Amino acid sequence: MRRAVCPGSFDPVTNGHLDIVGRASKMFDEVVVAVLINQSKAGLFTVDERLEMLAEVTAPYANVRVDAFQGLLVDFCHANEITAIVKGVRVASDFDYELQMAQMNLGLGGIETLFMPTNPKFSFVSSSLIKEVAKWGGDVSPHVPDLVANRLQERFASGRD
Ligand code: COD
Repeated sequence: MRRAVCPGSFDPVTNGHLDIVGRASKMFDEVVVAVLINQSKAGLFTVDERLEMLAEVTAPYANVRVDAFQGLLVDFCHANEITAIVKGVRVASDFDYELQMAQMNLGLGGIETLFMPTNPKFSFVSSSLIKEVAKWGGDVSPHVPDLVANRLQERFASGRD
């Protein structure tokens, strides 16, 4: 079975992430969307909340499942018999950092990374920008699934600080 991982923080999942996951699902038998559990960085959403949103928005893809991981991505790949990491690249500056990670992951664990050019519709979309816009009441609905737009609105409704 050809199994790939789309790793990330997904705090929260955006249409840019989903586009990459959907395209990867056509190339592999199974795609695991893996949320990093980062003890040193509290997110806006808990890992459980991110997993719940991801499970709902990836439900249309029969061969996609969601999971969380801690530690090295290559260890998660080995434990789950994953042979490829799929990453979206938005701009040239993404590529510099992604290339370093890809080379490290290949050296560490023999895991290949495939880079997918972002759909231009989503090239300026990032979870951090989405959070900033939503925090101040801006409309993020073109850039995230409806479920996520609603969760962001609820999260920030209690007071904008
Ligand atoms: N369009 C297309 N793709 C996008 C978009 C967009 N608009 N936004 C994000 N993406 C893709 C990118 O490929 C990105 O890498 C991925 O989605 C995840 O994005 P984020 O922002 O949710 O997640 P990051 O960048 O915080 O995730 C970083 C990882 C968790 C992948 C990384 O830190 C990691 O692998 N950590 C595990 C520890 C480890 O193994 N470290 C050594 C690495 S060499």
